[in-house]
Amino acid sequence: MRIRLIDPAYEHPYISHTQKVIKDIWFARLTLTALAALTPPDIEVKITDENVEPIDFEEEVDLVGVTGMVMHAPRAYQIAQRFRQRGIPVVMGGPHASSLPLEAKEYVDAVVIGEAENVWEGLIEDYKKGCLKPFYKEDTFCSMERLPFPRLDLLRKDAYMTVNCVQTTRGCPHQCDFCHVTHFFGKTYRCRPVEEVIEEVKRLDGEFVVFIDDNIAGNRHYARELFTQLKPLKKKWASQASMTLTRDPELLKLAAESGCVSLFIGVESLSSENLKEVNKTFNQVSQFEEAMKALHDHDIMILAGFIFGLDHDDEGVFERTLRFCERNRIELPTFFILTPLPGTALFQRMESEGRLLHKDWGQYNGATVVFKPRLMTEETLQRGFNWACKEGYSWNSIFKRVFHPQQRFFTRVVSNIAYRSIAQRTPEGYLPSLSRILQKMNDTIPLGNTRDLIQRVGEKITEKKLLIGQKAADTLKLYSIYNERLKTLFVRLEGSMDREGAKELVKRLKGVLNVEIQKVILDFKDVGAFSSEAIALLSRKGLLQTEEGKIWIAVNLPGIHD
Ligand code: B12
Ligand code: SF4
Repeated sequence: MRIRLIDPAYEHPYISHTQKVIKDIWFARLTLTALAALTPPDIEVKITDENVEPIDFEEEVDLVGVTGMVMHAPRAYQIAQRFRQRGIPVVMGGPHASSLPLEAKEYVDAVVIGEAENVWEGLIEDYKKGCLKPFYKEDTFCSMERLPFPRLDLLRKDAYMTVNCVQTTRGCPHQCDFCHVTHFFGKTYRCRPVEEVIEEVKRLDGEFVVFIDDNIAGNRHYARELFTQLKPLKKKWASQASMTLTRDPELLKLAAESGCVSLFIGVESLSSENLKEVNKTFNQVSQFEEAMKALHDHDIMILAGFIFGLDHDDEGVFERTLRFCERNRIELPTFFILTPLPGTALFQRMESEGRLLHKDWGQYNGATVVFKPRLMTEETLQRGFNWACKEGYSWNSIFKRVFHPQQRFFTRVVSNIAYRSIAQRTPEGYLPSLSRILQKMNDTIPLGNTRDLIQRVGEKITEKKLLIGQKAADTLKLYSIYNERLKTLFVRLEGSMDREGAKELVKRLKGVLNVEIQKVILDFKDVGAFSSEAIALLSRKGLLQTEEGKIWIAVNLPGIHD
């Protein structure tokens, strides 16, 4: 019996990779090599990764297996159709088919829902008996013990940067709303026995390994053991981890000592509101800069993932995020447009709110807007994303990010050049016109005199000065968000406000009202103390309206043009 396993190509004018890029930065997924390893030895099994070689549709095979993420679904269905026209049955598995098995079944003979480990051999037996079932699904997740080593020998090694890929764990202890991993592999974090992983790593040629885990440090105890046992092998490795690793100095040090040279970290957003909304509060915005520094201190190159289009993102997000990457010298920023993947909580929410633009899965690629953003239009999101991709890999930005008093300067530059060649193909974008204003309106203003401040208690400004020893915040923070649909700028103020702070606020608000921003709402709720001069100035300008000490919110900046 002969089985052909196929990884469909993703054909797209600027997202799909050229052979050169695949050779420079791409590594193979373990999907089909893992499946091939589960295939009984008396069966001839071969793999085609259509991204690096063409499919032979005339080949004499008995059974075809196709995989695919959501964006690969249309191509996977086309491939299935071609083989089925010749009477060759096709089985589909992977993230897309597992999320939408009924849809997939329309195009293939059998669908494997979830992991293949417990069902693949049975499926082959059914095929031999001529009674393939429409769906195969195991109720429990598979054991991680004694998993066969993936058949890396079936890949065209010369086509990729590396085929040295190993998986140590499945699942993730977290459950971010946009992520498919927990839905698919479970909230339980399953770990392979460390000695089996070490044995697999030992068998690989060369010194570089990619651990394709979603979160290599999801279980501290396991990660500690793994890193300790990796150390003597003197390999270099890359992987993905959640931000929590950066808050664990001992484990991070051990990771570096065991050969970790680069990590993909899902930073996602610089807004705590966004992180809260997508259930990712373990990412603490206030600790981001420290986290990046911790990785650099261990000479770990950072691939940081950011999502644009979350519900609290306005059109200032693109520039704000890019400047963060430059300030923190993030070697390889990767930007994605929020994509509601079927099977995720995000998808359910977007669908129930009627915000999905379509279900053309080929467009669900992380670089195309497929939903209605809350605070900007689809076009602003798309163009802003394009701008960030291109600008992020402009020479100017690369220059700001790669100079670092660490080693591996050469690797930083070479990988940036490879990423630049991808970014260059992105269509023209533009920096949204309000971006500069929004940066100015999201800032921290240092204050000159915080001694004579008057307290605010609840809705009232009391007559009382601060008590001796009582300290007022010595900054005024501006958190602004612009709603493009309502043409309204919301400015939340936090901290204290003395005369200098009030003057600076007035200065920044001047010229803000324009065709695009038709309304400004100032929120003083979180200003804990004012100086009487600040109150006088704001009242004169009509920004802070008080009635018996009660604070009103200023709308439309009545006095700002004076
Ligand atoms: C490595 C990886 C990558 C690499 C891929 C390199 C490459 N050559 O493609 C990189 C980092 C580049 C990448 C990029 C992206 N990725 Co990715 N990636 C992964 C990751 C971490 C590991 C894949 C892997 O090897 N898994 C191990 C194997 C053993 O598991 P498996 O693939 O699920 O296969 C098992 C079963 O599904 C089943 N099965 C699968 N196929 C088939 C087929 C048949 C016939 C059968 C019987 C069974 C079967 O059997 C296997 C054994 O049980 C997964 C997460 C994960 N843990 O799987 C995400 C994941 C696959 N990626 C994902 C996404 C979204 C992307 C991006 C689109 C990112 C984005 N947001 O824009 C890009 C697109 C890349 C592209 N152009 O193809 C999503 C897919 C979600 C979805 N529903 O589509 C995942 C699940 C991660 C997530 N956070 O949700 N990715
Ligand atoms: S931490 Fe990463 S892998 Fe885990 S659920 Fe969140 S996004 Fe997915």
